[in-house]
Amino acid sequence: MKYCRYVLIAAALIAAVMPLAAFTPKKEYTMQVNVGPAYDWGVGAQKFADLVAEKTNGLINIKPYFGSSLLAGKQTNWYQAVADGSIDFVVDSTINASSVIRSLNLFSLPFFINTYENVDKIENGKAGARIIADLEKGGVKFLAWGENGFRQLTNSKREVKVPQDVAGLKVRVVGSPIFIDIFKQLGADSVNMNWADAVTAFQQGVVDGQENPKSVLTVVKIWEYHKYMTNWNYLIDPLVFGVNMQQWKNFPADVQKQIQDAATEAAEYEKALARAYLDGDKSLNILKTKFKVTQLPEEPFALAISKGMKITNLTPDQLAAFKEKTKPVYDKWVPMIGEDLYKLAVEDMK
Ligand code: X2X
Repeated sequence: MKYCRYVLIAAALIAAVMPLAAFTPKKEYTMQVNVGPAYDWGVGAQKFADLVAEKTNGLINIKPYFGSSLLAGKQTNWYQAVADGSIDFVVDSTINASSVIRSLNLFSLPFFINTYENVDKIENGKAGARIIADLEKGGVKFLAWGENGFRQLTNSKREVKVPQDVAGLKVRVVGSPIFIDIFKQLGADSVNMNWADAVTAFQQGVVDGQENPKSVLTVVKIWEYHKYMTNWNYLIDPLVFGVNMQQWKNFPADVQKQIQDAATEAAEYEKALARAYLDGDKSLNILKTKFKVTQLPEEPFALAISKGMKITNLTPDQLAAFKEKTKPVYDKWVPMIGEDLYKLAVEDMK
């Protein structure tokens, strides 16, 4: 009887200690980030790495590789690299994974998700759950939604108010097929290019225009190349905070929780940076009160205007004209994204 009890105690002790003993962290976990450390997105990625180090007492060391340096600049390859484990962690754009994960193109339907409220409803709703399941099925554990932002059009040639104004413009877009289709509908001459090459292309005037959110445009000082900006919120660019699924499963439960908490917190911070000034006081207040930020960024549009940019805000009628013009993109892409996912998104936004 007594002997039996010792055996049980010994077995319980071994079971308790085993998982800890079995986990040896790597010296460094790599992280893919398409942009540099000065962008809101880069700041969020660094914050995630820092919070993981803090919460795990230095056990897990994540190093962000900015500018897609692990992918030789090929930003649209991140999903494969994280899914097959050649990169461990990721904070990157849904657009850059949308040629592999079809459902991510939901976010790129033109003039569909047009407010932050709708973005949040979809990400946290039924459509979001479906997309997260797709990301995970392919081998990337989803941790949190960050945000690059609503993408706006800038160019060096003319003010854009109606679809005809876009016709003939040479516009740099990401190498994602739906973007090519959208700009084709608008009659633009679209050129796909990695971000690593895009800024040089603006400098040299190889292209007339591009589309990106304010968080990107202020860092590259877009006003140095383009005089005109149209705020058309034509589509939203969410970011994924994620990790290779096998790597995730290797982490003990307590480490998983610490990593998840770090991602949730860093993503909230990053989203607030990306939305600062664009949602009234909401995100600014999150930065000030929750994250104790004292040095707030400058108001982006006033800054752009002070640098000589002309900013055009579209009326509902003008927006409707753009939506009408890009309708063939829905006819082609909704079936590819999935009619049912599209319907879930419409329900989520109600
Ligand atoms: O390449 C872009 O335009 C950027 C930086 O916004 C993305 O990575 C999607």
